Amino acid sequence: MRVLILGVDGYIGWALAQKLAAKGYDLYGADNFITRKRVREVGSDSVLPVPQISKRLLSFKDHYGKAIKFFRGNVADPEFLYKVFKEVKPDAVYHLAEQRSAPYSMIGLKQANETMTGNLVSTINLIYASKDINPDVHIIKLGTMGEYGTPNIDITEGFFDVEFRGRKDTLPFPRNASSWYHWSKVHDSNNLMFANRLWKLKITDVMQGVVYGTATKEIAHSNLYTRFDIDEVWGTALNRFAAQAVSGLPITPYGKGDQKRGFLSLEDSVSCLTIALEKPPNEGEYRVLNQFDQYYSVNYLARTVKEAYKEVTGNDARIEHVENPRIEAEEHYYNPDHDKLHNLGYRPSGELKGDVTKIIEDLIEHREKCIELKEVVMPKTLWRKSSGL
Ligand code: USQ
Repeated sequence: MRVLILGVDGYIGWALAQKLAAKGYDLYGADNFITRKRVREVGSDSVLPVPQISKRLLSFKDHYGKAIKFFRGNVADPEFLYKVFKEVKPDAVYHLAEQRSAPYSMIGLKQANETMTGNLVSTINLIYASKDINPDVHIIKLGTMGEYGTPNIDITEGFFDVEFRGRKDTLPFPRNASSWYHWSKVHDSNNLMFANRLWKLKITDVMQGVVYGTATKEIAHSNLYTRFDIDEVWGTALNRFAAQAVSGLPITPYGKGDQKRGFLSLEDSVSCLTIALEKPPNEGEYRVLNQFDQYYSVNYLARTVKEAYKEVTGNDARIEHVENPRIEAEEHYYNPDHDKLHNLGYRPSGELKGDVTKIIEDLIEHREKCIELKEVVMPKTLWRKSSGL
């Protein structure tokens, strides 16, 4: 089976490639290294060292005995994507090549535009390349649980049954995102749904929660590391909290800290994405999967990191609520469904405390790097101050 990973150089892409290589798939990858560039632009870097792609690909081939055929380019460039599609003729394609940071999208107009155009255009290109070159391809597209927002009702997986003024229908579950990044994913979902209606493309739209973790079981040594970001723009909640504890900075729940999100480990993320591949939707189906293990409040995560850090090091980490840089609900109801992946065979690989302990142990080996990045960890990107021209 020929599998193409768009965004193979990224946090999830690189770990996914290794999961699929271990299972013997023929792998093709594309990337334009824009995440590396944008991370450098905010003065940051991956805490785990990630070599240049040529070295990465060599280590990969040495370890798995099979190379990834790599294409350098931008998925938002239709000519590039058509060329890759014609050469690869993939049976399945993962689209992980979008701008993935909510804070980045909120820095200002330039970043908002980059997020909207890059993300939406790349998905439209993928839709057209699939229809024109390989209409049987299975598109697995990374969306986000943040598309739904935090409504005061249960969240279903993609669609819900509604009765209104005496009439019934099944409709897309309302989306109510809270950054330009999250809205770009909503617009992608709408476009994918419409593409499916137009041309019966086979699509899995993954509503993924926040991913945490330093490694997966395939990542056997440092040459195979995936990236790990901790700064205020590119780092995400739990990964940041662990790094904050390790570098002696306060752990920073934003505002009241009672905002809840679905979380899953990197190991589980790539397992779920593999399940999506191996248990595809029916021909012509548009399928939505809510992909997370459990939901937690940010406060609960902060406490768990504090406890785990104490157990590992004997030292105390400090929790310090900081003013919320975002505009979001800080206390709310949250109860999203996540049954479909379980029904397809997903079982979580670990539990939160053990996962957090492992992250802390791994980061202690890179404590110097965490300390070096201290200046870019505390939040600076304010939603209310997003700059214009
Ligand atoms: N948060 C804190 N303190 C921090 C960092 C974050 O309290 O130091 C809070 C945020 O205010 C937010 C929650 O933690 O309420 C999640 O923030 P995050 O930065 O971990 O994640 P988010 O910006 O939502 O985006 C991340 C990924 C994105 C993915 C999304 C899944 O960057 O690519 O789509 O998680 S979800 O959150 O379910 O939409």
